[in-house]
Amino acid sequence: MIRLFIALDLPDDVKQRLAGLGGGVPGARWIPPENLHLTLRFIGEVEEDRLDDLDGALGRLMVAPFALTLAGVDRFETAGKVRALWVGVARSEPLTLLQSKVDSALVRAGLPRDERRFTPHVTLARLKDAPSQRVGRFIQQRSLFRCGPVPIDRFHLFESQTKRNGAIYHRLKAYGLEGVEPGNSQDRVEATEDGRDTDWPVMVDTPGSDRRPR
Ligand code: 3AM
Repeated sequence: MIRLFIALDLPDDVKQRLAGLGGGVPGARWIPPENLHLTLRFIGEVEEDRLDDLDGALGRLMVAPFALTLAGVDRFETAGKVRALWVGVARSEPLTLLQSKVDSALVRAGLPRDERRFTPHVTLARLKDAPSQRVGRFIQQRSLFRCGPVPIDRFHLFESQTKRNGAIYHRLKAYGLEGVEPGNSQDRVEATEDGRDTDWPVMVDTPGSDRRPR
């Protein structure tokens, strides 16, 4: 079995800016800059022999490149406890379109539809027993944070290997974004990190992190 998710990677300068927001919250485990990403769809555990189907469906997806703006900071709570701090995204129709096309592609490949509402975000930290006052202050002090426009011209299929103290992410495959050209709607658009077409697997290691699945 292999644990997968689909996400936007972010330019290095954006990751550095986001990482610079961290600090000042006891009980927070900050995501290392290289692991910051915007999840489009969590897939979860699948048999490895499903990869070709998923890859085929994702590679046929047609969405034009776009730019997004990261804006504001917020939290996720579970059972009254703050579990994560994240940077939000200014309303972006292209992002919503991409997310719904990714979801539909995965449904075509045999996965169940993701029924949860898409809340675009970049997780900055996982929290355990963080004092709510400090969390509130962190969010308030960064409420005017904006970063953009961030050019988005591809999305990635990631593998997540869960470890005792977090997860390690591997970028398995990149899919270049390209709009539909008239009369050419069946184009398959896909590229690896360095732009080559390849077969599985294309593994690009990213260093370990303290991430933990929700
Ligand atoms: O982008 P973020 O960090 O919010 O929380 C996990 C992370 O999202 C989420 O998938 C992303 C990559 O690990 N995730 C992990 N387990 C999940 C689950 N069971 C999950 N999302 C939904 N259901």
